[in-house]
Amino acid sequence: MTDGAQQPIYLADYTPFGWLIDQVELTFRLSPDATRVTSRIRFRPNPDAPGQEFFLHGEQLRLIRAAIDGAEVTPALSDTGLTCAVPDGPFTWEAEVEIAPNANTALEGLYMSNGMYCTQCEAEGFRKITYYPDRPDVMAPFTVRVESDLPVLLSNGNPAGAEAGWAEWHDPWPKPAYLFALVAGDLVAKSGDFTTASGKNVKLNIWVRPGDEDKCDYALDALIRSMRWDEEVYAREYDLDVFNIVAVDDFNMGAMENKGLNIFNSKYVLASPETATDDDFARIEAIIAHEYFHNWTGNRITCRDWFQLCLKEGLTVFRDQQFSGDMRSHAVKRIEDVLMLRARQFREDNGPLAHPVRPESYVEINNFYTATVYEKGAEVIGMLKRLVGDEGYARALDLYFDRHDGDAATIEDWLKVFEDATGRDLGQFKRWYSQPGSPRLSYTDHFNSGRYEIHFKQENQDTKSHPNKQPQVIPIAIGLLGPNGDEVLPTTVLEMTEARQSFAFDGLAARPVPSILRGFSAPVILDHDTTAQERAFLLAHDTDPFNRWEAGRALAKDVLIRMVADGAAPDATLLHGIGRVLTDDDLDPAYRALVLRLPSEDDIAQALFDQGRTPDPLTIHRASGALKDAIASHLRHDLGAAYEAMTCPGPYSPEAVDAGRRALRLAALGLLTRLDGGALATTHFTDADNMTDQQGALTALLAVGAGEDQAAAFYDQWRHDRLVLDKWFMLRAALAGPDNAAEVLTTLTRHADFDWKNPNRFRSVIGAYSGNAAGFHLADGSGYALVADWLIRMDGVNPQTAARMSTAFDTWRRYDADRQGQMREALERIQAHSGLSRDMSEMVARMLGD
Ligand code: B3K
Ligand code: ZN
Repeated sequence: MTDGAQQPIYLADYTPFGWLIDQVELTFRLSPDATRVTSRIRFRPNPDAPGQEFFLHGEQLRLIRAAIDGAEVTPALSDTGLTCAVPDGPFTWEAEVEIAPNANTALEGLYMSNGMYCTQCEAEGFRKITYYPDRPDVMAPFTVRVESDLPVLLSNGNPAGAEAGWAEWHDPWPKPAYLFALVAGDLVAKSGDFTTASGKNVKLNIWVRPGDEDKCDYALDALIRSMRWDEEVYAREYDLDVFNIVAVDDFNMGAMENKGLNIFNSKYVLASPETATDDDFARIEAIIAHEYFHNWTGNRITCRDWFQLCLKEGLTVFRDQQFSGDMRSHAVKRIEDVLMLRARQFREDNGPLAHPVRPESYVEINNFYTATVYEKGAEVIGMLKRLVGDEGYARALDLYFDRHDGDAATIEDWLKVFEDATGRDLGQFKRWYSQPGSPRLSYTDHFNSGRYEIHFKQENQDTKSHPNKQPQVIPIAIGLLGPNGDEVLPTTVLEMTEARQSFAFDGLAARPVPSILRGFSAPVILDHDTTAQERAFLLAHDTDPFNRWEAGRALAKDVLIRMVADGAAPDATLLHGIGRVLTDDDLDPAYRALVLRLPSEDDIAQALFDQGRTPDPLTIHRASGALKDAIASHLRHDLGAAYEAMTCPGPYSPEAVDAGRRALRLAALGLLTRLDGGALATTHFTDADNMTDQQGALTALLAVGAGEDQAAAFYDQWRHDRLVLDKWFMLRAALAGPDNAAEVLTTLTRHADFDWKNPNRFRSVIGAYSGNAAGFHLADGSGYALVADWLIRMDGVNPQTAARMSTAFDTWRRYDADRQGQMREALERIQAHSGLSRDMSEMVARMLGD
């Protein structure tokens, strides 16, 4: 591991590269320990950036030879690349390098997984393959020749010839190096066809290891639906003859949108009813769509530099959210997205890792593939759409594709198309891209003689890195309900632009109940002391499904906080309110299941901290258990009825309707198991004929400290299926109770199947454990010490995966002095480790800094 350069890179320092590239030709002679890569690249001076020294990125490469226009040259080499004297005009650069994919444990560049060669180049992995200007604004068409005895040899673009021992690929679309991909292996394809709107036939292949081909149907179907949707909704057609997806077991993240050759973590491709849960199916659908949608938002139009990452990620997340909503239920999807946003992005935005949606500096760009860039980036687009309306949005997107196809673009370009298409000035709106932190929105209201006034206040807390924050544009979707629950003002979008701003509604017969921030119209923290009665009223009557759910959620949060802080008893208003929703057969079961789900223990810790209190994770854990017990006893009868009613006739289908019924049934089972000690869940486990039910029953049992026999049976049944075994590890680590959580973790990490260098397995154990609030925050600090040990160990082989999981410690300032000390000590111990990666050093420094 190298210490790497720790110097930050700044957005303000952007300069274009001094050359343009007309053509790239690469040849790979594959060998595990000594792969030879030869490159032939036609450069010509960039008239917009004359006079630069010729520098090519390159890391961990052994240069065999280099030549310019056929004449050998001897470049000056450093740890990060090479410089070389070059001619004034156009020239052809040639180089041959040697790399060792087998030794590449970081899984960035060209590496191996179970005998298969595969690449991951975003953000800066191409420089580990050959010398190149590895930056997104340098775009070129690529021709690639792969030589190997392996049967399947793939790269980007269209096939351009193949015989035994080699294959050639040509990608006509200019692309940055981060979209380069190569795969070679003993693979089989599940294939399909797609005819584009203009009548072009596209061959679709999902490549997997032999034996997995029967688990690709859903992914293939999701791909076809994504392709059709992008044509219908965004008028975007696919632009190559083939679209290949490859599933790989060792992968640092979910998937990668390489042009024409998406590479996926096998977890997000392979699914059968027996091995994948309903949630897995939904995630596969969303990720297949996300990567496919990148073909236009990311690949055809890419980012000028990595600071613009949200340009492709925020937009593509927004698009995949729209798609999933169209495929399933918009209301349920919105709630799930907001749950995730609050759990991950709000936590990030309100702690030491806060950064703007468009960051201004970084040391290691891989540390900025964050919830803020992705999920808040998507929220910003949702706000834009709300502000300019559906038609304005459609016009702006058409203009974006028209104007910027083939470009490496910026957020300024993006906002300009909205300004030009709609005539709006987005100067103030742009602050969403530059000011970190979740704004706090509060209000007071008055009713007098038929006039309802509401006075909003927004606070954008200053931080050291971002002092003097200015008011943001906040679209507040509001509705008003009359005293009988009838809607007296349908959803209306108020545009807040000032720090304080008032709005009035006239002609009302009685004081209304406001429903504010409908559909979660802006990523803000709504701060208002709403009474339990008012929340219960909204939970019963709000016509906006998001806010109806939100009312129940907020009520549960208030109740839990009072239970934790004052030892209060569970509140009857909440129990009745949940009961009404549970038994309302007009409501979608998936939606009802979400209403039964309580705020997470981490949410409560954050809420207490926000109120100036010191959260104790164990007290929160107990209170959360007590509230679940109270809901279970109070609603015993209705839960039993829901459990009986929510069976799914017919064979398993992953479609939303059946998945929703199973979700409600399992939510009921989880609560009922708290009452019966596990009798029903034991039967459910035995009868289960699909993974959703099997995992759901095991979860219910483990959550109450039972289920040892079922856990053992689950392990025996699935020990040879790596993805299902990940679930077993995950459940054990996530559900270990605080009494023995550290011991459980230690046992899991000593398990013969704890193949820790596999990122999925590592995340299933260490990631799940650090998300188990009561198990991680043990009073003696042993949870922190164990996780820190594993992060240090993982950092030595795979910095990206280790650094990403270090965020377990980002909440350290929330807790009592002892825990703060222990968490800080764990971070300092990581920091002091010699040879720490650049990725991890930056993360730890940010967490320890302010
Ligand atoms: N663009 C990739 C993420 C790359 C992460 C690099 N550390 C997947 C995606 O967002 O679609
Ligand atoms: Zn993406």
